[in-house]
Amino acid sequence: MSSGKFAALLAILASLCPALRAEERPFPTVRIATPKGGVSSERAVTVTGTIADPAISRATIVVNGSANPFDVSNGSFSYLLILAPGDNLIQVVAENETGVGRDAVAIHSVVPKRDVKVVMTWDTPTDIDLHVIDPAGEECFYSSPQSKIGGQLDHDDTDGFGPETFLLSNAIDGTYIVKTKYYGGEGGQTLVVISVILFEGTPDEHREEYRRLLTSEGEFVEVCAFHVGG
Ligand SMILES: [Ca+2]
Repeated sequence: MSSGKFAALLAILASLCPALRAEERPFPTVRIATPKGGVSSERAVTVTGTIADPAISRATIVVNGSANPFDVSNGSFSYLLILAPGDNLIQVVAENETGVGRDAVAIHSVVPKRDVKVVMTWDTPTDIDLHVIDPAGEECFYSSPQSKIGGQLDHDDTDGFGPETFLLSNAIDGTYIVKTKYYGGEGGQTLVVISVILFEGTPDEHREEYRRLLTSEGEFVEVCAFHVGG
């Protein structure tokens, strides 16, 4: 058989039997399932979706031009994203030998401005109270949950674990003091965790976490102080 006839025979065999052809990867079509886009008041969204090629193990998420690789498992993905205030253009890109697939969604985040956020949790079914004293000397706590400068305590958790959250949209300059009180309950020793978040969601964001062990009912202690402004 001439080499030309032999090549033609191979081509016929290959066309009859797909297994003889070089294995083709499916085009990596990307589909973002959530979020759907639009306006969000959430700080974080989970970006989920599918990629048509189940063999792809890494893809890239691009948010407002900033790219991050992430893991893909069996053709699906889930990525927790902290939204920036304002517009967030989210794009997921997947690539293989066959091509580059991409999908995009746009979200406008209307997360309210929060200069100060203090979150307290604890580990027993007791009534622990969060107290925040502002630079003007006013104390925000369960029986005075709104302060003149706009501070607000969300609620009084009386049977365990929290969170109790203090929020302040427009902080005045000065020193803030955070205290915790073991108000009541039969929980015994209680570990209190307090997170202080300043200027959340902005380039000036700053976070600190404090832990304090309370041992008996009636105990009332200063956990931390923080400063806002020059
Ligand atoms: Ca409480």
